Amino acid sequence: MAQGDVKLIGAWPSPFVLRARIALNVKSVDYEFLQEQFGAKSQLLLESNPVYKKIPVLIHESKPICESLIIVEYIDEVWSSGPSILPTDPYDRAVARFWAVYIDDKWFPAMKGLATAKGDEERKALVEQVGEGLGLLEEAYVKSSKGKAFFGGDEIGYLDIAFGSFLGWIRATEKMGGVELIDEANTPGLVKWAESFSSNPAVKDVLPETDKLVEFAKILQAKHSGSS
Ligand SMILES: N[C@@H](CCC(=O)N[C@@H](CS)C(=O)NCC(=O)O)C(=O)O
Repeated sequence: MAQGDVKLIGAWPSPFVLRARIALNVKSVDYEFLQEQFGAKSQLLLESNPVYKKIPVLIHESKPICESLIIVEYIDEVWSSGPSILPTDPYDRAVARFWAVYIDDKWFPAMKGLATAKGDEERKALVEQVGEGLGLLEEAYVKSSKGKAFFGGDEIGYLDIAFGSFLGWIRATEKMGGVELIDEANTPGLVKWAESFSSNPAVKDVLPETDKLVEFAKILQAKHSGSS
């Protein structure tokens, strides 16, 4: 398939970068992965995303596209010959976008806060918030999957990518904190979904290993406590 020149500025541990990598894999698009060095921003990144200066940035035929969810939609529109990522039905599409925004605006900040929570009380409150969010996502999964493997039905879709990009970090958080976030008791649908997602051909080679993420998180925490 003619795909032009495709580059992705990113880094392996980033869940947002992972979204773009999975979407490119779904569409079988080859790309050059330009990894940023931790703690430094390349000139290319600063020039390509001058507003947020964040990864991922997709560069397609020298044109930069920023923000992971926008990148996933762009990939879906440009490489339309592969399986569709966004649902074709407008209502289903709106629902998938709603939950993707919920994940980024409400659920992820609580999840991120867990890594740096000070004291048992703050930690407990955040675990509760993350759990409540997962409960809502369990309900959304049951509704939108209609008994199939993915939020998107038989195939990985937009919400699978938006949420699944955090699966590695969910597992790493469970391992480091001795908590169960996705479990049979509270989120049986998501347990099944997580298995299907992580073994999918578009995902399995790019989903970071839990132990590698745990190691990376420890380095981050050491830097964080050293600088505060
Ligand atoms: N809303 C952005 C979030 C991207 C983001 O937070 N990227 C992180 C890496 S996981 C980053 O570049 N952080 C560097 C910084 O904040 O300066 C997206 O969806 O692309």
